[in-house]
Amino acid sequence: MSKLALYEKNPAVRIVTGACPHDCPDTCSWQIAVDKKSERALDIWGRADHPVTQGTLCGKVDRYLERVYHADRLTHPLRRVGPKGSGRFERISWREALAEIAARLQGIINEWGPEAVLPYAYAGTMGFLQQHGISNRFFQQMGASRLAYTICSEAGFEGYLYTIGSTIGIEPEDYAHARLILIWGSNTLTSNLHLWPFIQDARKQGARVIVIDPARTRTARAADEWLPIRPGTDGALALGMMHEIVNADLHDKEYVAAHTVGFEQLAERLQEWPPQRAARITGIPAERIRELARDYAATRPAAIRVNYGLQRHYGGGMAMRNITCLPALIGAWREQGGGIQLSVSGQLRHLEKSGLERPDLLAGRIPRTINMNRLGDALSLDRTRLAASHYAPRPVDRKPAPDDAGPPVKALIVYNSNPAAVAPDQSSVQAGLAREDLFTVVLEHFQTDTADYADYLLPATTQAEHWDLQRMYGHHFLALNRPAIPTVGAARPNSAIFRGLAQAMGYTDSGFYEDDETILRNFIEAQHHPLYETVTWEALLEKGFVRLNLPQPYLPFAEGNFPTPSGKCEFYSERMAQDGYDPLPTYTPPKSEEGGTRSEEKENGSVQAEQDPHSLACISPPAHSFLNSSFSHLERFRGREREPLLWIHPHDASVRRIEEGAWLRVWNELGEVELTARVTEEIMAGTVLAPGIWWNKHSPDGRNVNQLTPQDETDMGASASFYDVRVFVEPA
Ligand SMILES: Nc1nc2c(c(=O)[nH]1)N[C@H]1C(S)=C(S)[C@@H](COP(=O)(O)OP(=O)(O)OC[C@H]3O[C@@H](n4cnc5c(=O)[nH]c(N)nc54)[C@H](O)[C@@H]3O)O[C@H]1N2
Ligand SMILES: Nc1nc2c(c(=O)[nH]1)N[C@H]1C(S)=C(S)[C@@H](COP(=O)(O)OP(=O)(O)OC[C@H]3O[C@@H](n4cnc5c(=O)[nH]c(N)nc54)[C@H](O)[C@@H]3O)O[C@H]1N2
Ligand code: SF4
Ligand SMILES: [Mo]
Repeated sequence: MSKLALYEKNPAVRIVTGACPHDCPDTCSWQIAVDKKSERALDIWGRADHPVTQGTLCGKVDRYLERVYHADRLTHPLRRVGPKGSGRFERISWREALAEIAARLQGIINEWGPEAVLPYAYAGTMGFLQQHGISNRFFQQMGASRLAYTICSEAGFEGYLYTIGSTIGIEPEDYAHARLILIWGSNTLTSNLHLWPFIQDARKQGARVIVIDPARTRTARAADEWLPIRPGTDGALALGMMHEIVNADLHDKEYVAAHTVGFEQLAERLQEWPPQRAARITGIPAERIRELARDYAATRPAAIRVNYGLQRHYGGGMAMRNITCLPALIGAWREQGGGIQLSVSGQLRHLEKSGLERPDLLAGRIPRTINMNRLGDALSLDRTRLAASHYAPRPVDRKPAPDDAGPPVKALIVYNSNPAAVAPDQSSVQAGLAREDLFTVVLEHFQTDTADYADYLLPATTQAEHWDLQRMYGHHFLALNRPAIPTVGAARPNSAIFRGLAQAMGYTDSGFYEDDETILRNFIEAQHHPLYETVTWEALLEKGFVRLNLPQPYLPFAEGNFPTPSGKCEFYSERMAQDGYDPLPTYTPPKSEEGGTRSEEKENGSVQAEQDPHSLACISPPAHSFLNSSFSHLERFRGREREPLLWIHPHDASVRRIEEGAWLRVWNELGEVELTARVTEEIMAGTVLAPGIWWNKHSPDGRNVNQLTPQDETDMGASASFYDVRVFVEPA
């Protein structure tokens, strides 16, 4: 019997519908069974009637209630007692916490101006309300520095946007119709589990599944073929494939003529990219590139699932652009199950968010924007580094001169993120957080590595305890999350904490006096675009999730209609030319291979790994049982991942006299970390892989792999280049 059927029969139990808040394409719909008398949650499961969740949660969120009720949950506001970073706190009341924080912030604003306050947040929750809803109101009223949310996906987004105009694409259900599926820079079985059943359906109908990845991930193991590729070289593979398709006359001439621009120029450019050249760069044999191109062009429908792994490199934007050209070139968009998906978040681009986030509270001010990937620089007192931390995503954008960089960051307010563990160039971030003169407030569920540096640590509620409207980015269902249980201890939703801070600051706008349910309802009722016609408060309350008003089957570009300036898929992009890029697909190599081009100042005489042939490329994608750094502190999940590992190929291991299980020292010009060797052919030679993201305090030497990752921006979107790294490895 299903859990729903079991609990439905029990009159002592209430069933509450909600949705997973995590940063994951699946945005699962869940139900929680609550004991009516004790108000305690008893069980959680995925909704069987949700077309994508299909009754299962992943192995992490299946145990969400352990997270909710964990003994380590923060339950009361805390004030620092020990030295900065010691993680020692005393319990105080909310009234004291809010008043003291407001007074400190006001003092900083009086002395340095509001831009001295920097919010730092990412995707601990992706709900409209608890992610940025009320915090945006608060920081805009204040006039604080703004943060560019670049840590994950911006490079790929930009490359995709230049080419097809919006981050929209095939829906997961339609992968079942494909007959060839390229899983490109994505570990579906780990990071996008609910796509897999549709891929399996396709295989039952004879589809072939090929995984393009430097690592033989669990997805690659389960697929028909693993195609190992050197990190950061996907742009060259796409060029080599396009060369073969065009030169063998396999492109879809009608589709290309009707719905694309720049084919002539593209064809000319492709002459520079014979598969042999792509082979030298990618490590994939030329013959295999030719076959892959021919199969891709000849198999209908052909689907690509591309994801973020391949764009965490300097050339990530251009790589995504090149890949995004492929479906239009072969006319794959014509059929159900043909095309590509990176994200479908572009379906939310017509949302009217001004009532929710209230940009009007800025009252004409335009505060500076800091790039979150350069947190280390932003927290530095060196004005040149502060200037470098400004957000300038395109070649035509300029960073300010050091004297124009604005005030030093004097207050940092962190919510929905754990930068001490997840941000690049960790030692810079830690040095900043350790500054005695930096006032830091952290809103959290747990005492993370970042929380250790807080002056005030405020307990936030989990998704089981608060309202939200859950955005999606891998499918087309928005979901309402209702609180299932009372708050744990004195925890409060982010929304309530920011309202409390606003009130303590003396902000009087009525936006700081509304309750969560009303805010959400007003937000939903403010939507007038036809895409959201189905998204009503009533429908959400009744069902819990709603599909956007999109036709089924959904073939966004079967007849062109690309939301680009030309209305076509842009092989040639005028907008790219204006923004300072090559307007045609080209190859942008990893920065770590150019040698000596890093902007880091940490050259301190040490060996430059990027110039040394004995160094190895290093990538650090998610461990299966963690979600970024979330869950990695809970015993159950840590146990599943054993210890911080480094996958290394037997050849690279033997030349370094490294044996399975050996203790390793891994370092480069930025820092060093100790990891345990996993000697395996599941990673290609020349590359090592450190599954992430471990908390520093649970790592043997108190540091994680982000000691080795740079603050450098990618070619597009000023994104993070977490996988554009070279390291040295030796037995410790
Ligand atoms: N279980 C779990 N699920 C998650 C997350 C998690 O931490 N854990 N994180 C969530 C978040 S925030 C995100 S952004 C997504 C991330 O999930 P994905 O978008 O799938 O991205 P990554 O896991 O970074 O990388 C995917 C694969 O790309 C490979 N890769 C690395 N460099 C390259 C390259 O240059 N070329 C190619 N072809 N492949 C490369 C990696 O080896 C990895 O197997 O997953 C989400 N889901
Ligand atoms: N080396 C390396 N580094 C990486 C990556 C990588 O692949 N390799 N991946 C990068 C990527 S793709 C991403 S997206 C980032 C992710 O970086 P983050 O978004 O910082 O993700 P998490 O580490 O999961 O931290 C989220 C925190 O938010 C807290 N939280 C959850 N819900 C709430 C809430 O309602 N209120 C409050 N106040 N807190 C809440 C959680 O307890 C958790 O500590 O990391 C990046 N860092
Ligand atoms: S993390 Fe992803 S797969 Fe797991 S429950 Fe949440 S949305 Fe579903
Ligand atoms: Mo991410």
